[in-house]
Amino acid sequence: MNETRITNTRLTKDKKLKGCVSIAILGHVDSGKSTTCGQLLLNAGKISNQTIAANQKIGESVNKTAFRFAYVMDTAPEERESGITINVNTKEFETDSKIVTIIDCPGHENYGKNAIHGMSQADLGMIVISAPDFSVPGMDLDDINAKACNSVKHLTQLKNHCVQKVIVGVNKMDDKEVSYSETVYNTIVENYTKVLKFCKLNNTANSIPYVFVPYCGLTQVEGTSENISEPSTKMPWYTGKTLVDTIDSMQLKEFDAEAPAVAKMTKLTHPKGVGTIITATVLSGEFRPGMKIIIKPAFVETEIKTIQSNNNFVEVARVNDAIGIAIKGNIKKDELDTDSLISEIPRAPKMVREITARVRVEYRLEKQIDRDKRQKTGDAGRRVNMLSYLQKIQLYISTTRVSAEVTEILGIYRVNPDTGRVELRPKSEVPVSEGKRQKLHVPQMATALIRLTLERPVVVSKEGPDCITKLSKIIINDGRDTIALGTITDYELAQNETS
Ligand SMILES: Nc1nc2c(ncn2[C@@H]2O[C@H](COP(=O)(O)OP(=O)(O)OP(=O)(O)O)[C@@H](O)[C@H]2O)c(=O)[nH]1
Ligand SMILES: [Mg+2]
Repeated sequence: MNETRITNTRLTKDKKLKGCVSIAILGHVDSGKSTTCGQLLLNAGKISNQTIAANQKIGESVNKTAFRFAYVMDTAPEERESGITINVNTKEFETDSKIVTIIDCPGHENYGKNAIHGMSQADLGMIVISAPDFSVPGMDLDDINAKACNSVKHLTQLKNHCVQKVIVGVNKMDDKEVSYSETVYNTIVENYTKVLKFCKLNNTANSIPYVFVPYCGLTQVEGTSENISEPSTKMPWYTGKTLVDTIDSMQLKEFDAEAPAVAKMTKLTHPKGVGTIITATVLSGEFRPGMKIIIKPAFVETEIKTIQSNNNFVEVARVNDAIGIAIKGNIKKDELDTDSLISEIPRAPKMVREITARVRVEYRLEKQIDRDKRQKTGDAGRRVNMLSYLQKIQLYISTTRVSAEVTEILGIYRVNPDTGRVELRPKSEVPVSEGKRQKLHVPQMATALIRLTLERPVVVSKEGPDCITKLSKIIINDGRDTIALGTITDYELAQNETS
């Protein structure tokens, strides 16, 4: 792996070769993600002040003028009326050395599935936090989660979507509880670093590095921005980079370039006179014209005629590129579903019906709603995460969502005190839950080897040779909450799949 090489490059309109990078903008609802995107686009000259003025007018009719920058990304009427992002919206701008695709994700819990779609296409993650939420000294993890649980959830999930670096954007530095103060900023950094550590982001080797940047997407008094592309005179104590320079300076590693070429279909279209075009995002490897491909779960085989990316014909498409593939022959719309994966022949990943995975059950932080309930009822107990035998869960593999059942707990990993090595302990040592319904279970913060039976066959990959990392990582959800993360170690093929 090459630390300094940016794998994807493109010629800009004025014929400069620039690296391409995609950033998922994430964080709790209302932290200012869409506003930040709008401001980045204005600063880069991608939109004009007239657009903002027009948005201001639209905002007046629904009493939402503070959303004039957010409206650049939030274009659906229901988003504009509610002031809440629902869909994932992407836009492009340029820095000195990069073509940046910003992927604005929703922060609201109801649209968590869309946020997963956004982060799955990103090289970098930017978690936008609202500075006043974290300005009280000595907040513990529960306090932080109570304020911004979706930001913690996004950070937890980001790791399994193979994001390489994280920017923590400390937005709303103008808020009256913060007033651009260095001392308050240091408190915010100290508080939020606890979340980063909790999510195992450490700024050490083998961890995802992170960097904090203080800024304002839209100051509420002057209506300006601070430290987006120009250093802020309001924060002379800050000697780091602006937000734009931080993005510009990010170096990425090559990711899964040698793995089999796999792309996730987003749409199937039939433009007049062109035949069938599949729009997709590349998950691994490299796609080239002439390549023989198979599309699963339909098992349709064909060949790539041409590949387009950003309205240009390209000779190669790489990880996270959004592409349009023209194929030989015709595929009808109802032949493929939107979960389809396009893979190179003969290294295509397999359809499976059962997986074995090494999973870690995450520690459950307390949400405000849980906290309120506990205080109201005087109930001292707090909820914990666990994975039980025969538990029904929702599984995410990249953006594919499938229901599954825990059909076996094969063992729990423990450190052997004699050797210091991690060992898979036998099934007889798996704990049994207390109470009426005694079941084998994996307690929180434990790592176990489990077997999951899937409700329907899906395409996955497993650790080892030819691994497609993004298809080997799983996120386990229980209702709306992420309770465990894991990696597929083995599987049983689906009936119609060949070994
Ligand atoms: N004081 C202050 N308010 C800001 C700043 N940036 C954004 N806001 C306000 O925060 C509110 C939410 O902004 P959005 O950009 O819609 O937030 P979001 O994170 O995209 O929200 P969702 O996508 O719905 O999760 C709006 O009222 C913005 O005007 C800032 O720098 N300072
Ligand atoms: Mg938004």
